[in-house]
Amino acid sequence: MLPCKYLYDEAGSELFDQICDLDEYYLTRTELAIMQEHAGSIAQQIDRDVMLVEYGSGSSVKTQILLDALVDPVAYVPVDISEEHLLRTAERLRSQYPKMEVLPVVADFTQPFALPQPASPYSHVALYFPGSTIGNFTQDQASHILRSMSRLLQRGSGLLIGIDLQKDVGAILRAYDDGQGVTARFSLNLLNRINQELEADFDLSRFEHSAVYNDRQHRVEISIVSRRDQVVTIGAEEISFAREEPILTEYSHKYTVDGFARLAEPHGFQMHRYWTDDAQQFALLHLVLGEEMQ
Ligand code: AVJ
Repeated sequence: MLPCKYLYDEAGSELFDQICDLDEYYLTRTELAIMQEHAGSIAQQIDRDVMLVEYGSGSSVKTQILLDALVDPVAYVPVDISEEHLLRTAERLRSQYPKMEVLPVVADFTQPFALPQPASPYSHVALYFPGSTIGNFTQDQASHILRSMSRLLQRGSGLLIGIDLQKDVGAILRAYDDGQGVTARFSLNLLNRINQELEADFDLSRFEHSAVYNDRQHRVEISIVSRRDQVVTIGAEEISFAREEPILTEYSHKYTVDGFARLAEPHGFQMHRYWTDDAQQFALLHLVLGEEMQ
């Protein structure tokens, strides 16, 4: 399986933004609605004078709702692998929130990294991990990320995390195989990227997008499937694909609130509160690092 971060080159990021606007893709607008409706109580849970760290500083819309609701945030630390995108966001937020320090960190949050030290004193750190990005990772990987989060944070620090909930399989699958074929283009763009960056000759019309729900693992399994027997050249290598052979590109895990709380608990996180929409499609969880088990 290819790490799904490779899906997000310039074209991939653009296509992902289009996915977020699709009728079928309920995740983004539902999370946004939860943020809008509960901004006040979310900010109250996080508390004043915070250093807010965000993993994967993707959609700045949600971040701004949070920043607007927080009382005197001291610093905002977006962590992202895409430097250009990160610095652009940082510049914009600096002019919008002149009293807050904006301290971007170029890093892969799945690897250890250090938090910057703001010039002004802050009372605690809160980590914001929206967008159900955690769903891309297997349980073992998610567990590993939660462990590294617990090491980065102090006792009493909170984690505000967005998770997509288990629901009707038909509705989930429509979100990952939309009528306009945007998700298919997003997925197949990975082959374009391999063509450009690794001198390969994938013919995109000979592959197709596939999204299947794995009931046991509660996840969508996204792959690119070969439409026929074929040979592709990548650099100096020839690779054969059989008809129907899949290249697994991405997982999207769906959780229950309790299931996620159980996954986080061994790393010292205790669930304090959560917010969800009326149809219980998506949830925003606030977990706080307790005294024990760090
Ligand atoms: C960015 C991981 C939240 O799993 O819903 C959307 C990625 N892939 N459509 C998701 C994605 C295909 C998305 N996340």
